[in-house]
Amino acid sequence: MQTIPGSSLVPYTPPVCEGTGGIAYEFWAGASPRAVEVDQLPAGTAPTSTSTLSSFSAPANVAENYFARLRGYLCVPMSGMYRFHLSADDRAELQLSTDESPANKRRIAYQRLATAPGEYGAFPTQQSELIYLEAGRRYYIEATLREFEFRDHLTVAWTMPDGTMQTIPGSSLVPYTSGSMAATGTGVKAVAPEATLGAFTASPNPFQDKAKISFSVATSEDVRLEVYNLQGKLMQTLYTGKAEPGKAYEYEFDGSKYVNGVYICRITVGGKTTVKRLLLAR
Ligand SMILES: [Ca+2]
Repeated sequence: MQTIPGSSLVPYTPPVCEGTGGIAYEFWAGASPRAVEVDQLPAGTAPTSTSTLSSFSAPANVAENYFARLRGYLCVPMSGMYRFHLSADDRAELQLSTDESPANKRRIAYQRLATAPGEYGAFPTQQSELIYLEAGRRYYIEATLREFEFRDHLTVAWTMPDGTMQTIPGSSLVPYTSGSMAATGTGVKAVAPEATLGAFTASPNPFQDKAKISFSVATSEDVRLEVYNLQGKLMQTLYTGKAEPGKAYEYEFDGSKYVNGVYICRITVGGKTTVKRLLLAR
């Protein structure tokens, strides 16, 4: 019997969710005349074309008689209540997951008749209920469109907790990729250090004003060392550049101008990211 030793524990680290600037767009030309509902989108066949959009707004007036799908992950800039707004021509549906798994998506808004671009108030179903979303977590989001003829468009906007209403910007979106995202889980799992990263420590932690961040690498790699707040905002870049094995690198995070709370120290070594939670407590 013993006190559980540190060697058997990994500190909890909240996930860091950061938009990478876009959402995946898939386009299926030549929809079957029998497939008139958005849930008849031919997901089992390869799209005619795919691309990445820089905000949650599909290209308008591109073709007749087609299906399109916009898929990605939402990273909200602040925790709070969000309302989503859909505007599309002709039929469209918006689904949001309770986490980053597409399996947990549910419909939050839809329309069966076209509206003008940017018209969000024609049907009550174009708006979602208020939904609580947490900064730092990643939510799967998907919009589907069935265009019949003439005009076609689709845009998703949100009203943020501070009242701002805007088309969801790329800075809050990560394009959908199958598999790789799911591997990171829903957030309670700590990100395991990669083999290329050697030591990675912060002391003191909790800290009062300044914390020393030290790391070493096992192989020669490009390294980026940054500190974010819990809303995903970059606070300081401590180091970017090459790191060589056999050397100890030490940098100081100066939190003297910041409010008490949790900050996320991220180190990216050779493209692999590991995070550490820093607690500023004066
Ligand atoms: Ca149309």
